[in-house]
Amino acid sequence: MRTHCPYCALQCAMTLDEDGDAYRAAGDATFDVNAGELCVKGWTAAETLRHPQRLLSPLVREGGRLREASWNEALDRAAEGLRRVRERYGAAAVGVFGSGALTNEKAYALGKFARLAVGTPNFDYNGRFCMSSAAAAQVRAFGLDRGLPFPLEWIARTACLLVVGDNLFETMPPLRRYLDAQAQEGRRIVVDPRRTELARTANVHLQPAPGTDVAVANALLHVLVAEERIDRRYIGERTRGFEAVQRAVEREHPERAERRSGVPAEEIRRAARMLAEAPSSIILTGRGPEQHANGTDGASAYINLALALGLPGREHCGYGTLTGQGNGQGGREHGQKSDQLPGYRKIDDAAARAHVAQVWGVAPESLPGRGLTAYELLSAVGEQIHALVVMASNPVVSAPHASDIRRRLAGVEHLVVCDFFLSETAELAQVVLPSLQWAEETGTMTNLEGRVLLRERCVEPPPGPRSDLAILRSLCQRLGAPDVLAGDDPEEIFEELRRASAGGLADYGGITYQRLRDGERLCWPCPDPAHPGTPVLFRERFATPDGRAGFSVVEHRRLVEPPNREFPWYLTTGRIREQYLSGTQTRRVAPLRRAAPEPFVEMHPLLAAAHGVSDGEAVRLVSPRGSVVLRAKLDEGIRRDTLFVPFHWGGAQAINTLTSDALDPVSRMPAFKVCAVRMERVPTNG
Ligand SMILES: Nc1nc2c(c(=O)[nH]1)N[C@H]1C(S)=C(S)[C@@H](COP(=O)(O)OP(=O)(O)OC[C@H]3O[C@@H](n4cnc5c(=O)[nH]c(N)nc54)[C@H](O)[C@@H]3O)O[C@H]1N2
Ligand SMILES: Nc1nc2c(c(=O)[nH]1)N[C@H]1C(S)=C(S)[C@@H](COP(=O)(O)OP(=O)(O)OC[C@H]3O[C@@H](n4cnc5c(=O)[nH]c(N)nc54)[C@H](O)[C@@H]3O)O[C@H]1N2
Ligand code: SF4
Ligand SMILES: [Mo]
Repeated sequence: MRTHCPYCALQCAMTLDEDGDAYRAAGDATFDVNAGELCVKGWTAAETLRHPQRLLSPLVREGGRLREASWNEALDRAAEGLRRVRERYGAAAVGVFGSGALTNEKAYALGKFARLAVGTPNFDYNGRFCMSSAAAAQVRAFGLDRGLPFPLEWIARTACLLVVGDNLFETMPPLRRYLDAQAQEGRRIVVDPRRTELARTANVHLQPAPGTDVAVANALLHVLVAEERIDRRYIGERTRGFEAVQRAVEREHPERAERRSGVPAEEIRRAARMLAEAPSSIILTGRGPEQHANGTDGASAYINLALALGLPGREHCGYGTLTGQGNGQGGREHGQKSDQLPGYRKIDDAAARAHVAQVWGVAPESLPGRGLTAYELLSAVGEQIHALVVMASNPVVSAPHASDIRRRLAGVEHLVVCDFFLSETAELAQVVLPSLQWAEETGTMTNLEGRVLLRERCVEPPPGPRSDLAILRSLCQRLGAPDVLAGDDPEEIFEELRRASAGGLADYGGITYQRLRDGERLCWPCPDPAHPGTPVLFRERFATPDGRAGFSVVEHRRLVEPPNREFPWYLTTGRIREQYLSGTQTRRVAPLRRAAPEPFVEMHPLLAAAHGVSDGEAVRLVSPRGSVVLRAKLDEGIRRDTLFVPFHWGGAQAINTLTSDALDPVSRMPAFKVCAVRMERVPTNG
């Protein structure tokens, strides 16, 4: 039985074999992306399928507690609450929150549910918390956002790899084989405040203070321009706006960047020369430079560098971002953003609205306009938003300033959550609807290369849970809109998605289940059934009106919350190998829980010593928004002024209690990667 992993955007292929009462996963060697490899999360993923804590029955709230209910009762209650709120406050008072974990079919269906059956503009998803800054920067520069505009193999073939704020040996371990191949002759530069395992393999490791990526990137460009090591011909033929950027980086000499970021000027020069001398280079960003109040600029600064070197569209070269969630890529192509419609169409573009309205059989005027983005939506709960439907996300753990979000969701008039475990968010719901899991249902996922994969049902589900598509269909019926989802067959929904996306930027028009079953390797755009798909973008032109890529002037900005006397240290947050996102799934998997039972705060031994803290001791971290007690983990690879905490735990261990809700003005991405904190010793009682 063959399937793909339920977790990240690498979408490694795996086989599942029945093993007594459980299933056992193994890597599928026939799939080129992972070639038989899996990470520890993949190896253990099957444990969630028959997990004792799996939700098998719907739950409804009664007398302050959740109790089991029949599907009819739960669906009636769910729809009744939505109707009540809609009648009392209007449809815009209902929010719908989706996810990059959802298949393309579900993402598409959830959008129809929100926009047609509920009629709300306030539909967004957790991908806004993920790669939306890089997406915004790519759209700004290239007119199109596909995480990698080239195949993964190019990473193995490039001469110089620059990785900015991505811990890929921990977050996408099977990528290692591409990097091992690259390393045989290639060069590697890593930009990360921590000396990650990847950074240890680099020729140059730049360690900026969190939130100073723009300063470093601009200084790299400064050196390239000053030493005339840029590709003037490419710049002239394929780009626009370079002159303004050239003027802007004239003052951005490495010494200035050193003062702002702490990265030695000489190291910046070395990195710039290494890039310039390489016959081919790839620049990749991860969440490090992106999850900031200036995260779009962080990604743009590195895109500027790529353009000045003439990389995008050239063989074994380019700029890319490593998209995170299983369907983080596809999830954003089918209209899960409050400003987008299927096929990556813009919701305020009249032609786009007309096309989608025609496929949906409604008048264009009946489609809602642009709504609130993810954090705005969650933080409007209790004010503008009085009912919320959450499908496949756990924002009580994963949203910034999470204690405020928890308070809001706990008090909201009506909360409906679809999940297969009782997540911290589901615990607060009025109605919990239990969903099927990945291997139990069919659907397509689009990986970080923009490649569409068919994940077919290969395991019999337990009695009780229903597919998200069936749940949405039942809700449409109960909201008096049975035609919105005529069926819940994934292939039929995909057929409609093909038509809705046709002619858009993310054109799936030529992709069919049959072609995928036949083993074709299809990356969008793929406009017709004879089209081979597009693994490499931008060879001849960019997706902009004039076909040229645009430089953007971006300038270093003071942090929204710089360290000060009361909160003197930078806090940054991220991931560890054994846990996934809000941890709902991986915290329940025994080997992962054993290997990574609790969060920690990583700090430099000198910083620890200055506080009288030793390894393993409990410390309290305090930000302007709250405090959390964690165990210290000493590591001399991290900057002396920076603390790192993984965010995979809820309750008293949730680091998002501390994070800041400052948002990027373009992408509306929260600043997960930096806020100011202080550290206090926790006195032990003997
Ligand atoms: N094990 C595991 N794997 C995962 C996930 C998971 O939860 N667990 N999640 C998946 C998802 S959804 C995503 S989005 C990806 C994310 O994958 P990554 O981007 O690799 O993950 P992070 O740990 O968030 O951040 C990466 C690095 O950014 C660095 N960093 C922090 N602040 C800054 C900064 O200001 N500038 C720079 N340059 N670097 C900084 C951190 O030290 C960290 O090493 O991983 C995917 N894979
Ligand atoms: N401090 C800090 N916070 C962060 C980040 C960070 O680096 N630092 N990273 C951010 C990033 S990049 C991301 S992607 C977000 C993600 O954060 P979340 O949106 O909370 O993501 P998950 O933890 O994957 O939540 C998915 C939930 O849906 C369930 N689920 C999974 N698949 C399905 C499905 O098909 N159907 C249904 N109905 N349920 C399903 C799971 O059991 C789980 O409870 O977190 C963000 N938050
Ligand atoms: S790298 Fe990602 S897709 Fe591959 S096994 Fe690990 S979590 Fe699953
Ligand atoms: Mo993500």
